[in-house]
Amino acid sequence: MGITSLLSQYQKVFTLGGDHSITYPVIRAFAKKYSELNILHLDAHADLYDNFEGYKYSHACRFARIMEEGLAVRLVQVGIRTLSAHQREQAKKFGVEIIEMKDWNPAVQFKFQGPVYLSLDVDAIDPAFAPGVSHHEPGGFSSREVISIIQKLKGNLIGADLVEFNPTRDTSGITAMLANF
Ligand SMILES: [Mn+2]
Repeated sequence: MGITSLLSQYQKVFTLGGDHSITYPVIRAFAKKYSELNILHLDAHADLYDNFEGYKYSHACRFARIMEEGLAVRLVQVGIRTLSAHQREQAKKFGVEIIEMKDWNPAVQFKFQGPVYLSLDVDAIDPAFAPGVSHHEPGGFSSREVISIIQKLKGNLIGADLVEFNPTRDTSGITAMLANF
């Protein structure tokens, strides 16, 4: 049985580890069950490339595939601080709502109609709080801000993933402790 059909049997799924490659099959599974899926995506990177080094299924392209295939009605990306001109075009093409980190207002609360899937890339958080990631992008969320976003989230949370934790760079263990929280 493939991961997509396996996961579509469950009401709620929380996946840990890996990169955004995992989000795509999980979202495909949920899209079979829910026709109006929303995604809240916290990340330093938009992962909206049409292809990355010639590969259309790179972790850097997964949200482009998700939107192309109509797997979500709404994609909200928050914490982004690495947008290229190409990715801005892709966001426009797919109607992705992006709040770049430079425009972040901690008073913002996220509200979704219907089912919502939360995808949390640990590098959304500032490397000062979460150094255990492969791609350090300074100027991210504090631990408190990310926890508040999740606590204040309004909607029917049906699944989540936590990706990009890299223990080899987590010398103090602080990122693992945060990811566990
Ligand atoms: Mn990332």
